[in-house]
Amino acid sequence: MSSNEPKFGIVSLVGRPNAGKSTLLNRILGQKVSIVSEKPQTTRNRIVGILNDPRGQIAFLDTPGIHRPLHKLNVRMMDHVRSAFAEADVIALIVDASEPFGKGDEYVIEMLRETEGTRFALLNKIDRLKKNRLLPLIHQYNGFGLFDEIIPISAETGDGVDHLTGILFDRMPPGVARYPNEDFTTQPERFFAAELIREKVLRNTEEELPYTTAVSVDRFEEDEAKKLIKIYATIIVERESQKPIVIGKQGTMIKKIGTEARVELESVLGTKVFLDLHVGVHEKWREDERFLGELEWPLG
Ligand SMILES: Nc1nc2c(ncn2[C@@H]2O[C@H](COP(=O)(O)OP(=O)(O)OP(=O)(O)O)[C@@H](O)[C@H]2O)c(=O)[nH]1
Ligand SMILES: [Mg+2]
Repeated sequence: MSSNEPKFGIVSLVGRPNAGKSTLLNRILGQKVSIVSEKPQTTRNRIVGILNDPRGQIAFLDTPGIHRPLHKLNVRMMDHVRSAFAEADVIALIVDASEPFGKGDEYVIEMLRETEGTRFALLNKIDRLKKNRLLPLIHQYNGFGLFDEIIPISAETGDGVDHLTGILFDRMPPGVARYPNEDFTTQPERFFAAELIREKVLRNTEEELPYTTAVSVDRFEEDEAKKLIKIYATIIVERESQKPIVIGKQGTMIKKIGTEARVELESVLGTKVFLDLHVGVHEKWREDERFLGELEWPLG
């Protein structure tokens, strides 16, 4: 029997790149707080999503996909994952159940063995899965002896997600809400604007560009009546030769990226948005600690 005492707890969403962590967070909240793309390593920071509910409050930590880091950027990404492990009441491993189990999954399982506390395995993308594939997979994850719950879900269709939040609330300790009830993220609008622009770059470009692009918001100005937000941002690439790809023929690509980002920002922020985009080159930015820190500063 569950008591009526309000709950507060932290759930860390972890797993391999592209497993659907950010999609799941947005689905649980019914609101977009974390960017999503079909390219791996989309999320680079820790994004806090807050679920407010009569049962209490859960802070979800969306994290970068677990991989072996090759650049300082990626080392920082893995630091975010480790800090999310340490804070969690429940560590929720999101697995792409439509992909065969491989070396990357083994690496994640070994990492999870080093953690303590309650762990869930969420077998995601079951909308893509043949029915007869699910049972063997549940059996396999059971065999690791790590998981308190193994739950099939589809973050895309929402299948199993209400069931999941119910089980999560059951596992949360009693406690008072840490964040104001009307908040759904701790992320400043300025940071989210940079992320949305990056999402549109990821979705519109191919090959190495998604990995080598960063976005910095240089100015973020709201008029007094809060009717218009002016955003001046730079899309940063690693090499001069990458600039024309982002700009496109006669500026068509950057225009497309800008329009898509602006339309979505206007709907999320509920205001008109003026968006001014530039492209800049910063060689080896992925190794530049100071620059990496500057990209994260709005997160505090
Ligand atoms: N069919 C299907 N696709 C999904 C599902 N969940 C996520 N996806 C897709 O999987 C891709 C990756 O989703 P993300 O949410 O960005 O994955 P992530 O785990 O946050 O990835 P990183 O941030 O790179 O670690 C996107 O193209 C999603 O639309 C699902 O349940 N079913
Ligand atoms: Mg993500």
